[in-house]
Amino acid sequence: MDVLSPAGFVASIRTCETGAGWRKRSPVHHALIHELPFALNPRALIKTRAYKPDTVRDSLRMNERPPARHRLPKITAFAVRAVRVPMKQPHRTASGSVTESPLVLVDAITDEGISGDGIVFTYTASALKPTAELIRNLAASVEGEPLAPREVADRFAARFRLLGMKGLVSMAVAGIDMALWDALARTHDTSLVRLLGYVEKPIPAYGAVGYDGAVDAARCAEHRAKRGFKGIKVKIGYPTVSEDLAVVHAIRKAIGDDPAIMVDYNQSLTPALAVQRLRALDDEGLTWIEEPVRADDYEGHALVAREISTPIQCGENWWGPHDMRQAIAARASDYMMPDVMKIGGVTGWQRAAALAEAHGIPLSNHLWPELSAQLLCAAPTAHYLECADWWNPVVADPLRIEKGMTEVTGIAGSGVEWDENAIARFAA
Ligand code: SMN
Ligand code: MG
Repeated sequence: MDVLSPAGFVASIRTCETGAGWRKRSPVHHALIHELPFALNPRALIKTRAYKPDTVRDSLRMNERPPARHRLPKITAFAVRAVRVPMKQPHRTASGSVTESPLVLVDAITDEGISGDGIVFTYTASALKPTAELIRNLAASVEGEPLAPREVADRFAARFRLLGMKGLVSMAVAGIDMALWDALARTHDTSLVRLLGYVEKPIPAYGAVGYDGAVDAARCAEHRAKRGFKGIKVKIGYPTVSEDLAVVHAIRKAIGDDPAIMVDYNQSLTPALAVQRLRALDDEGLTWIEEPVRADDYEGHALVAREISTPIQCGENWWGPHDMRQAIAARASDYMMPDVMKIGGVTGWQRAAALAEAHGIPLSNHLWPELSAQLLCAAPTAHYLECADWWNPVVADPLRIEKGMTEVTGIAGSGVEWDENAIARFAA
């Protein structure tokens, strides 16, 4: 019988690929097509056939095409729009300020009429239109392809090996990847968490406070703590260590003993200065100290991490899981917080989450609150969610926080729906 004959396999597959063959073929032929990797092992074939889900078995019995959800949708088109979303107040850091959110909003549309969303944040308006243009160019090359985000991501990685997967190219690929994963979850009528094989769960959320001086920082921290956040992250890196300490003390006084305090230097110190300065903060009970030195200086961070007992937190500026691998190898950081765009979209984030799990590293996010809340549910070492509301004006149903914890039940896809009126208002 052709179960054991390679020539028979090929003939069966060819016949069935045409579609016309479906009705004529026996269940054994059908199983061969769907279990091809197992087909050379007849015992495995019998086993997999025995475990086929009822719906597939029923359709085989009736000699029909499998139900629609067993077919692979195709990517048919993309919509790519640039917006400039104003911020309530500038987000100041020791290394410069963000005064607005220039975003490229990416929609991937499938032949089943489902669309998935992705957000690319370009930090500066000068990069907005070039990034949108790049996304349009790259998107054209995946139109007509199956809705298989990891396949698409791997193909882009191969295509850009020579140019390098950093900067705008990497951001553009990540925006497409986010949109494809959202579309895939929506195709299966489920949330991204569930598509990834996990369930929704609450994650402790923290809010950020800018480089605004002790008085304003403490006022803002108090406001955030009253909203129930489990932690407050404040930007420091003032000219003197006593100013840094004054900000931390003012915030602790304003929010009480319970919420965590994290501080963020935004890469503003040299390694030698960081060791000296962070020693003065080491007894403040801080939950972490973020990016004390240049993000790409793994040895510098490793030196600081060795000398200081407060955990060091890095990751928002790593380009792809390979940067994270190098940071882990250098022991650059105790905690990690990849940015879903710079780390390579949902595909890159999952690889980063696997690295964190393998090395027992607590994992947090950077921005993208809705999508990151989903991804942290699917991260075995999930730690804290950074909750920024900067993009809320264009998001119809922003992430809900209940008593300081994320609330992601009842969400379709990655949880981002556009507010079309706002998009029209902020169009760039
Ligand atoms: C940050 C976020 C966005 C822009 C600049 C800086 C920040 C963070 O470092 O940790 O959220
Ligand atoms: Mg930071």
